[in-house]
Amino acid sequence: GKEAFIFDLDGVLVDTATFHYRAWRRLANELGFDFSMQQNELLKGVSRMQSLEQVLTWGRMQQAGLDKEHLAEKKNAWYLELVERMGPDDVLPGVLAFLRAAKATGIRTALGSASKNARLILDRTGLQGYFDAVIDGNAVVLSKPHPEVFLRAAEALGAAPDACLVFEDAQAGIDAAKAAGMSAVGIGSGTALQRADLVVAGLADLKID
Ligand code: B16
Ligand code: MG
Repeated sequence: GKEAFIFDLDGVLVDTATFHYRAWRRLANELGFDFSMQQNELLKGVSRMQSLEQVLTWGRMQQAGLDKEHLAEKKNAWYLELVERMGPDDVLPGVLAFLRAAKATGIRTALGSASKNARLILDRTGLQGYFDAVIDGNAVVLSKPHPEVFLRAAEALGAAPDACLVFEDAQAGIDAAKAAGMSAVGIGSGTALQRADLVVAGLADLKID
């Protein structure tokens, strides 16, 4: 059995993926181009600066001499406007019951997110008390699909990688879990998540055993 569960934040516990999409699109539109929801899949689980590089590539603006730090800050400010309106109702269906059941079974839990805003989102939604460890975008250097974030989470929980189960909505996150030697549950649609050990639509569809 698994001793530890590691949860991605965005797309697994809360639906901030749509906020990221809206904010990146707003930036792209301001720069004079657009990108699709399908392209947006590639931004999931990827760090802010790497997401910016991807967006600029779509707009063929890599060589435009833009102030990237400034653009990333702008996108983040728009994103935070949406996050500020979040509350406990924005926790995805089945999440609280699942986290409580995990605790009741003695399973240790960690957050393993690429986001630098993870703690703010946990606070706003009332999820902060449910995790024994929080490893976020401020604590890691290498972005998913690199396994750093999940290996750090396992270490913080005192669990071996093969005793950890990761819950992820992004292909980059599933790849990171596999690279860490962990099992992975994909959250979303099966066709979009390759190499996951199991794929479900959401945590509401899962029971601990
Ligand atoms: P921030 P996760 C990731 O969160 C998002 O999926 C990804 O779209 C975002 O670019 C990344 O966090 C960085 O977020 O700009 O808030 O630091 O899915 O790893 O929880
Ligand atoms: Mg995610």
